[in-house]
Amino acid sequence: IFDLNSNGVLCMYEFTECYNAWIKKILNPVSAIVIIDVQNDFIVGSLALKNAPAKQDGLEVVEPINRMLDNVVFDKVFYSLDWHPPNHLSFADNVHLRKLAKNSLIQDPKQAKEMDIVVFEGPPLIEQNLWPRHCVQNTWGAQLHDDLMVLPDSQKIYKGTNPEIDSYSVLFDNGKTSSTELVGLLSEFGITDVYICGLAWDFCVGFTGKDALSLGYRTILVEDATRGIALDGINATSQNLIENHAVIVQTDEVKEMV
Ligand code: VGL
Ligand code: ZN
Repeated sequence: IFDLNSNGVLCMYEFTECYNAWIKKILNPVSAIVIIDVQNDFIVGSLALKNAPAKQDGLEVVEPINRMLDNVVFDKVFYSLDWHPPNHLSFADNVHLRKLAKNSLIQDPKQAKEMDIVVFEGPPLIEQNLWPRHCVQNTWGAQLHDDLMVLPDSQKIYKGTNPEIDSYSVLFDNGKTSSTELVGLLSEFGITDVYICGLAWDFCVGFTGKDALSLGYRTILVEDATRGIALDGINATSQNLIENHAVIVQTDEVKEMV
């Protein structure tokens, strides 16, 4: 069914026609979009992406996301919120509240600062990036950005609520010790295709994509509706997703796929 053109290249137009005429009917995709952490703190607040190494602007995801929600009918729409208690272990100013593990590169809590990586005494014994205080439950910084379209039939997923473990992914915490309710919901609704977008590309979006792939979902990163923290991380994330057979598309391509 995949005809190559005279240059031996798969023709995207032919593929799209073929996909819509036949493949989609066979696959019968059931779609969910997960709009990840489009919260004030990542756009204008304490962890504003425009101040991060890649100097990207988190606000730039809002317009493409709204356009997509206007033009595409997803079967389910989810919004995730990073939702930390004040004593969360990811806040640099909370390092003194816990013991550092013997294998932590930083051993003196007074030396640990934002953007450093430490290991706290486990379990689990995992690396923890230290961040400025962000997305504290029930604060302005944790609210979804005012310009983001929030559909009435959508559902919010809160993560990072346990003070003792971080959760970049909207599906599992960083130690893979617990899952959010989204895991059950995707399965309950018979979702086949998980679209991801939002903030931040190299952390919460990337980890969510990896977990969605590991659960067997066709996973689609909407690239122009996603912004990140550091370019190296962004590139590594995209490469890793592609290696695990994710699909990377632009906002305007999504309507043809759903
Ligand atoms: C995130 C850093 C810390 C994210 C959350 O949403 O990508 N990044 N917490
Ligand atoms: Zn966080």
